[in-house]
Amino acid sequence: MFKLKNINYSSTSLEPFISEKTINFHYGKHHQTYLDKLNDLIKDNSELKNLSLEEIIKKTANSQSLTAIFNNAAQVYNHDFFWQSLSPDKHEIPEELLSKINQDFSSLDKFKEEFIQTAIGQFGSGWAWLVKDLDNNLSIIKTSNANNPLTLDLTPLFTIDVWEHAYYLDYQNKRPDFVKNILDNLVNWNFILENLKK
Ligand code: MN3
Repeated sequence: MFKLKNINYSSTSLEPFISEKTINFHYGKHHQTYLDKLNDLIKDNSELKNLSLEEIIKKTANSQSLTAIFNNAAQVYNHDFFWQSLSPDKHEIPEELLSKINQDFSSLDKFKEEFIQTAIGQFGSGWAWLVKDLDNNLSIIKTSNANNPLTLDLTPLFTIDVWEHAYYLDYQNKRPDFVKNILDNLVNWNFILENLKK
């Protein structure tokens, strides 16, 4: 049985960029529901129920009969990753990460610009990701619905949820404003650096 991972900050601490109401719905209802469904779907599956979330995602990714398990497992993983990607403590980007971003995107502003364009370019529900490939190169990708970089041989470093439920209460249809506000105010740069070093 998987348990909902705690968020490391209070439900009001991302305001005014992400409201307490959004956190309560997004974490307390949407994320919780994916977790409850996953637990229910694997409870009688002796092969899957003792695996880690990452193992379940990789094992079910290309199986047509296990799509519901994949979708719910990946959504649990993606949401865990999203909450960790955010931080209310507006901290400076570590020098080591900044130089890597400058190297691969030419500047922090260009990185943000490309991330926003990628997030806007995801038609319908999905996710925008900063990822690292096997040669240690950074890139920005989008994935639809529950899909994520784990099944693409890419290491996720940072993500923003661009399903409408992530921003509709606070921004209505203005997805670009939601993404820009996160990039300018709520990025957990230390989390990105930790993932980069893995
Ligand atoms: Mn979501």
